[in-house]
Amino acid sequence: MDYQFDQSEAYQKLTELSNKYAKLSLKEVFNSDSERAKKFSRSWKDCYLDFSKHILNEEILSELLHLAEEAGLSRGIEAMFSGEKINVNENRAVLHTALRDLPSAVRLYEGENVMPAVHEVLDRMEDFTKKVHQGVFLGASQKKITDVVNIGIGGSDLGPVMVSEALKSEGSKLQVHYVSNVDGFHLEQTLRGLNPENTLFVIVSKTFTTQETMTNALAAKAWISEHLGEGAIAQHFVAVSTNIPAAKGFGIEEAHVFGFWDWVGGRYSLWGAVGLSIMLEYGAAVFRELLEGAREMDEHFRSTSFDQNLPVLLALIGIWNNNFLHHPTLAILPYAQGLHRFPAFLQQADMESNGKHCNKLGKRLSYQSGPVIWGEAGTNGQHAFYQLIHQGTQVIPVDFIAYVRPTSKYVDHHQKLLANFIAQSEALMNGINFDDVCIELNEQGMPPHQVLQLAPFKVFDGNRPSTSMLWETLNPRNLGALIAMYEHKIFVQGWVWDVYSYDQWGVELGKKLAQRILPQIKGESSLAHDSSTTELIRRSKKIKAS
Ligand code: G6Q
Repeated sequence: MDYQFDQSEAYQKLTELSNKYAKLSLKEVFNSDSERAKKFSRSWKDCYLDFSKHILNEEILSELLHLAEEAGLSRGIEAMFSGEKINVNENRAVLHTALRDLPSAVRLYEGENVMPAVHEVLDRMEDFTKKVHQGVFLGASQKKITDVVNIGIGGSDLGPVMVSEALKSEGSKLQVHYVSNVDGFHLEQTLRGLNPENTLFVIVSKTFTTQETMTNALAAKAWISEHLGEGAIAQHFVAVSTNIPAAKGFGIEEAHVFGFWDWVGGRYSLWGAVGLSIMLEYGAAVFRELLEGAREMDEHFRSTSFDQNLPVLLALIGIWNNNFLHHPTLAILPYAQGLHRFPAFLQQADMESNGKHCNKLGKRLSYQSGPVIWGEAGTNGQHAFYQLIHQGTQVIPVDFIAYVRPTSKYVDHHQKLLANFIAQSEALMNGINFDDVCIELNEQGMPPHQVLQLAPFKVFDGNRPSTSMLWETLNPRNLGALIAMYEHKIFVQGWVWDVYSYDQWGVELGKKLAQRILPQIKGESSLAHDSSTTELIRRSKKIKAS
């Protein structure tokens, strides 16, 4: 492959442009061009995407689009959708988009259409969900299932829990709880107050070997055995896994194992069997709407020219901010309480995908790849870390996300929420200069010497970039589209940075390291370590049950 991000023509040109426009004032460009918001915004179905408050102009945008061309992005998109093994290091395809495709679609993997198998699993999930809701599937003592405990971690937790929180206004059909941490406190707190007779555990693990998940699953199994007897296991456990023998070995009936495939990465897996707990909570119709929204976004991404393509534009703006303006983080700030886990979900999706240090040839990168992703629901963040976004020494690009319609009956609340959403991006852009601060303080009657003392602290530089995304309503379809939009944004960035976005060696390392230390904490082995590690192990040996 000839393309190298930092050797490309567009890279050189964008570097020049970043110098040329280093002083571009957003306030001034808005003043001089009344059409700016129109030029730098796009609408797609229920989504209005406004990126006019970035340090951008037509010249820069056109060069970013040129970068996408030079990187061969169209070829990349087709490679992903057509099931090429673009996850080269693991010799796998990246086909999570097939999980949300129509039954009539043909999506090939190693020459075989995967769609019948995808829909067979979805139909089985739906059938099982109905049985649980209708009380046809009962606990071992013939009691109705009222509570579901999803046990999984990472990709087998963050997506479903985020969706579960986001769709609360749809009304839950069951209480669904999520346990992920190997800190026993998480499981213990969750089980407290649950009745084993009415509780179903969904063990979600692609490999069915992950230490945290298996530890929690075994403890849950002991809890059921203790209260209902060993014979009750099959009626209280189902599994989601690609490792069917291991799930069966655990005691789960094959009919209650919902499979997926190695061409679905953990962090991209909520669309299939990993979403079983979502389906159990909200029903199959809601789940299928979620898939439909994502499918529509897939279609948009695959078929729309780059200058109108939402995920591509988001990705290119991110590259501009990261690699040319040198802002290495991105804050995700949803003005929707339902999306309060969305920043955490994106942290994994983005940082696990593009937190890489080699290009596809294994050569160390001489440029930044994935940014640090962080955030919190607005307005909570406003009363906390926004101080740094407004006045800190680092510039933090922001994605603001909001919905026109409220998800509660409180319209007045919603107007205030939206007012905050809009006010923040305006304030970040405009700032307040020294003279204006002085005028304001003078008007308040402050003595002149005090005005001069206080004024520097009240200056806001402004010119801080943000994207505002305003959707019609937070419903399953729009949520599916939002998630898919970010998934594709991540793909585009990985492609342009020329990194492999679908492996995760950092996560694999974590899985191995603890296995090595554990026997030492238990006193079953001793290995040589540095003095710091040795002392931490020595002190940890004192564990006593609380
Ligand atoms: C996701 C990662 C990782 C994974 C968890 C759980 O892309 O690979 O977060 O999902 O480590 O793995 P299992 O599903 O195999 O338990």
